[in-house]
Amino acid sequence: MVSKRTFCRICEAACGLQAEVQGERLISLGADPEHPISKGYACLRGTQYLEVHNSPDRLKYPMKRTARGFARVSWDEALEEIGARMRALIERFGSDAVGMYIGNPAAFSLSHSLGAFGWMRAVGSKNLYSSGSQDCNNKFWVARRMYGVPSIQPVPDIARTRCLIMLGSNPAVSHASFVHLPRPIEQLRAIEKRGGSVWHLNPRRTETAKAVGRHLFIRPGSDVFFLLALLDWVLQRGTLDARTLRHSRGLSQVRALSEKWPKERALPLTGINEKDFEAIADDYVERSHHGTERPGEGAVLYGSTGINQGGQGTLAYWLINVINALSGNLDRAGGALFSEPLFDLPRMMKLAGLGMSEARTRVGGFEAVMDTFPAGTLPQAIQTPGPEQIRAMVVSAGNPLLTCPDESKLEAAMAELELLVCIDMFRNETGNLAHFLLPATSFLERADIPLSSLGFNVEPYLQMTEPVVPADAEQRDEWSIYTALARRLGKPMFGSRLFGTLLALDRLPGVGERLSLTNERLLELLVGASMKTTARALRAHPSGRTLGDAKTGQLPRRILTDDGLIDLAPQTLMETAHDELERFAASERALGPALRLISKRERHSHNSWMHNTQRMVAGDRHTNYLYMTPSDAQSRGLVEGARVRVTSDRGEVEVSLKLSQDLMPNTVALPHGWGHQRADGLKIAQSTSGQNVNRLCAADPTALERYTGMTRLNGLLVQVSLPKTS
Ligand SMILES: Nc1nc2c(c(=O)[nH]1)N[C@H]1C(S)=C(S)[C@@H](COP(=O)(O)OP(=O)(O)OC[C@H]3O[C@@H](n4cnc5c(=O)[nH]c(N)nc54)[C@H](O)[C@@H]3O)O[C@H]1N2
Ligand SMILES: Nc1nc2c(c(=O)[nH]1)N[C@H]1C(S)=C(S)[C@@H](COP(=O)(O)OP(=O)(O)OC[C@H]3O[C@@H](n4cnc5c(=O)[nH]c(N)nc54)[C@H](O)[C@@H]3O)O[C@H]1N2
Ligand code: SF4
Ligand SMILES: [Mo]
Repeated sequence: MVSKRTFCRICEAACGLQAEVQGERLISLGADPEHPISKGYACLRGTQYLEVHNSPDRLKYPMKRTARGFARVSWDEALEEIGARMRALIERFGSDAVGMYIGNPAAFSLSHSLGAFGWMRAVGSKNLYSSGSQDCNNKFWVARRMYGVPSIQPVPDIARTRCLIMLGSNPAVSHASFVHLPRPIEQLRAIEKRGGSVWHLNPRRTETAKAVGRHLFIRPGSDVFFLLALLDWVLQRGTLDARTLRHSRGLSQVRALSEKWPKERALPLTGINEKDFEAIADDYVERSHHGTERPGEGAVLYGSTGINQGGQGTLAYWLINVINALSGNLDRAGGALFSEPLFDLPRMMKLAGLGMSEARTRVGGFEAVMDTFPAGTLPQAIQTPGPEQIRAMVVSAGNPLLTCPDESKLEAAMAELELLVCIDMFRNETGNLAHFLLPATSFLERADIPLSSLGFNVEPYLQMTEPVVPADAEQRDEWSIYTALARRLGKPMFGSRLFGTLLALDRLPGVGERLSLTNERLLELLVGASMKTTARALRAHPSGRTLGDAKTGQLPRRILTDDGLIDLAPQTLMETAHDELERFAASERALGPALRLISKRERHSHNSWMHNTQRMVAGDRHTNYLYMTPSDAQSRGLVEGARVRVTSDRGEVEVSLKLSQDLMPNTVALPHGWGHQRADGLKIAQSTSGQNVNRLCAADPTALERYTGMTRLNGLLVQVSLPKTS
């Protein structure tokens, strides 16, 4: 038995793992006690990955749909036919006929992400979709407008802050997003231990809120009004930060908007009372840096998917950034820092034009965000006739049918595709519609660096892992799949001849494998190019190593706007925000105490793909439940355990009810990622009985968030009743 160090690539915590391997077989998987950041911590999902990796349902060979079901084909046959069919479609209809959707796990492999962009550039199609419009595209949109590129994302300095205000996140379960936080509770408790405070604004008293800090209920979707009240408070009472003002523009427009939303007007929309608001606002302002950096100070606002997936994620995230900056907490200890990643990813992306697309969707006219379009427009992009209509798609590491809005509508559209190729470890619900299934390696079969935490840790560290075991059959890493597909299309990756030449070197006589630009070689090159370390040095520290300290004082160097100033008042927002807020406020007031649905992540679930191991779905975990307060249930004549019907203007689902004292009145919660009954490629998941909450969400341009087309997954209006008796 050999023990090997690696790290988890399920969520952004990137916890160190220790694998026991016998021959080429993985025997056990546990936390790595030597990892410099996670220090022996791993959650249930991380350790259960052993079962995912060893699952008998893994795709082992390329498969092709035939009249008698899926049949094994060789890689050559699959690539040849996919290439030929795509070439024919491109010739007839143009490059945009080929679309793509990349899902969440792609964000955990550097070569997968790069490869996906590179392949779509090779094709020359703008029809790239991703899970981003369900997750964080509002953050990318705001960063591009304020700081110059989507990937400049100031990170809360959890290790030093004196006041952390968390809106819409539950790191005890999720392990957080856009901030590297592998031991969440310990790291948040440390804030209190040094005399600081942690605040949670959330319509649910979360596992995190119960463990640390103070919690205030906030009405789903209303964060933007809380933030407006806080902005006004900061402008009235805080000393504005002179350095921020020197390096920014747009203050007068921010003021003009803020003046319209003093707390007297904004707070009634949030459900937060004035006394609580003043406590939190005073705390934030008192601990802020204002003019100069003083040790032991620093306050920071942080928002996550709870706000991203609401109806106003862009305005809310913009306000978070404006408030952190004006109060002097941007780029200061305990505030929001520019992380110092391996290499200056933002600058490299700007130079390469990555994430900077100006394209718009054909239906709905939404801007590309991080070069991707909103999934809520995908059904129409496939079904609406016209020059850019999508006729073929590659779906990699995603399960859009279960995770994007309106399953039935999307399924009907995807069923019309002339060609659907799914690259995955499994045949999931989306894969059932595929013409070709291409088997991907698991993360334990792939070399990597922790991409997910690269730009999100304030104290940089790096780890490089080899494949822990080789693939047991014909699974391939995505980079090699994309480069092979590009070759079959006769197009160079990234549309760049230089890349095409590099990738073709291995075909020179007598060179072969030695010069082939594999996933491993690509990683080595990138690590080397960072000038901070080398692949060899990293391999000497199999559990990873830290690479320096958190940095402050990086303004204005890190700002990449054309004039080098932070744009506090991006024009597109300023032109519309006044009206948008008035409209939204009026509709919220009219709706009053209507029942609203929010999302809820669970420890034993990871989006749609961790339900295929026994332990994750044992006992009462075999389904998702609707959570409701006892008084909301009572007023509807509903009791614990009852089957209930949840209806929105788009659809309905039937699930069992659980009563919970942890929710705000008039709020219900239903976990996502369920609805596997037809998934015969996932034997264990198929036997579960949960329902897909996204049947209640709209994939309709008019229902998407105005600026980015984010899907509205939180704050949905629903009704809950007993099922119809038949
Ligand atoms: N209602 C509601 N809906 C939501 C959310 C919510 O909070 N509420 N959250 C949203 C969020 S934040 C996200 S990120 C999306 C996720 O949405 P998606 O990314 O579309 O879906 P996942 O369920 O993460 O599916 C991941 C797929 O990748 C496969 N996979 C795993 N590892 C690999 C790999 O290394 N390579 C390849 N090729 N495949 C792999 C898995 O088998 C699985 O089929 O869901 C969104 N949907
Ligand atoms: N166990 C587990 N961990 C995961 C995942 C998973 O599926 N399962 N998914 C991973 C992924 S892809 C991501 S992106 C991250 C996300 O990580 P987080 O952003 O931390 O996600 P959640 O835990 O869903 O926290 C969102 C919170 O927002 C609250 N909320 C809902 N609506 C509102 C609102 O209108 N306003 C406010 N203020 N709060 C609101 C919800 O009650 C919930 O507690 O988690 C990752 N980690
Ligand atoms: S917290 Fe995330 S990275 Fe850590 S073990 Fe769990 S799933 Fe893996
Ligand atoms: Mo996500």
